[in-house]
Amino acid sequence: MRERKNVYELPAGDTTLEWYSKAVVEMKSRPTTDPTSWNYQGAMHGFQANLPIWQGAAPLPSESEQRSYWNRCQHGSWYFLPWHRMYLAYFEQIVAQTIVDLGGPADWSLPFWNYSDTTNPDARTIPPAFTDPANSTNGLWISERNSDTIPANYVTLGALGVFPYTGDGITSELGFGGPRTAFSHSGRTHGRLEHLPHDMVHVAIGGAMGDPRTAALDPIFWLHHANIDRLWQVWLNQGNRANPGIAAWLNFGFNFHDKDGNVQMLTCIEVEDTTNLLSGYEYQGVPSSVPETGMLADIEPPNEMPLEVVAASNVAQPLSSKKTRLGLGLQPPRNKRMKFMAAEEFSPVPESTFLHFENITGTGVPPAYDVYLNVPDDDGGKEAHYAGSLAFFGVEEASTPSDHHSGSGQHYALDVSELMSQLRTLPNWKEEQLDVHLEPNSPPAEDASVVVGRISLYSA
Ligand SMILES: [Cu+2]
Repeated sequence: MRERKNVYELPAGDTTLEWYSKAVVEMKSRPTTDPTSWNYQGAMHGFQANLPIWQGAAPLPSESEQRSYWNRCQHGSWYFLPWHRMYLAYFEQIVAQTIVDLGGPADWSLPFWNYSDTTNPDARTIPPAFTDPANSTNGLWISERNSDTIPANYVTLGALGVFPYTGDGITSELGFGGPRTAFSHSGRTHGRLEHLPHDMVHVAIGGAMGDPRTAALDPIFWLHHANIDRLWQVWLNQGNRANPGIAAWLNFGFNFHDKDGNVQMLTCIEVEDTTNLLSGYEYQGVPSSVPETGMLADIEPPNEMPLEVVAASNVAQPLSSKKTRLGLGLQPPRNKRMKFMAAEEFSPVPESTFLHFENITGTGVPPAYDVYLNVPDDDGGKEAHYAGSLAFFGVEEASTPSDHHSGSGQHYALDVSELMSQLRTLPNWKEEQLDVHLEPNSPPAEDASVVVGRISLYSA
């Protein structure tokens, strides 16, 4: 059994990253047609021949091999977590074998990057071994990164508080693990953990990491995904949580190549218990046993109250490279005319309110955008109006029709329940209109653009 360790808590003299670097250099030297090569492993997540980083990857495997094994990553789907778990397990096996072949230790395991650790002041910075030395002798460094540090609001863990694994993806809670889909290489609606911190970390680092078609070429990708995989176990261990218990999820399988280059299939049910996956692994500090309360029967049914649209924009909104402001006309839900009254008239009934961004299409790799509601005209105290952020991770692919989807774009939702009740207490609260304000976190590249098809507010 392997232990996947916290990269920031590796003891002095530990050689985990040194060997990882050597293995990356070795895997990069293998031809792209070799399933254990760095390029092949990266292309399984995503590949597009005309992107600059893929220049020089030829000769490539046959078209039919590419169709079977490349561009397989599952996003906007309830398969997001199990697919990436399988992907990491075989990648770890391949790296570990490469290290053994290079004369290294037999027990190498993939470390995880816990950027959300508030007790560690360096937690949100890419570990130094990945950035120094900044040259190609360092297998862990690549030039295609925009930032080494993630903003604090992009690593928060609200997703852990979500109960259902899968929501309906449209009107209610999005679910921790993503909506029910078929095979979904670039699905519409990202689940709560996939959105934050997963997508936000990808886009904040940017460069290769900012696009699913290049992300897995950055060695930090694998530590990021080990952390997302760890958070899945952390979520389960809280109790009253369960993975989907139905065949459409449990028995769905994906193909990978093992350390010998042989094709292997794994199904979701086979990867639920990490101690049984290949040689087995556990995360440092995270027991792999789920408390009894994690049994399906103990789960309280989620709030069945249907959510109703109470505001919607009616025109597609291109996002500006500076600030985009728009007003949503508020309509109190039917039978709830009191709903959007000022605080003193408002009955403090607990409620859910979600701000949805639908049919998001775009080109290139746009930056993350921060969303604020009802910001005062002078921008004063803007932080108190922060609703969350959007990362358009994979937006270009999601905007392009393919075998697997219509190209209608992406769909994100922000839980603004708490913020809305605070906004009602402020002097600039307007009963008829909600002002939405979107601002890029960093200047967009020239070839990057985003259009939000519809913004709507759903409330129970
Ligand atoms: Cu990812």
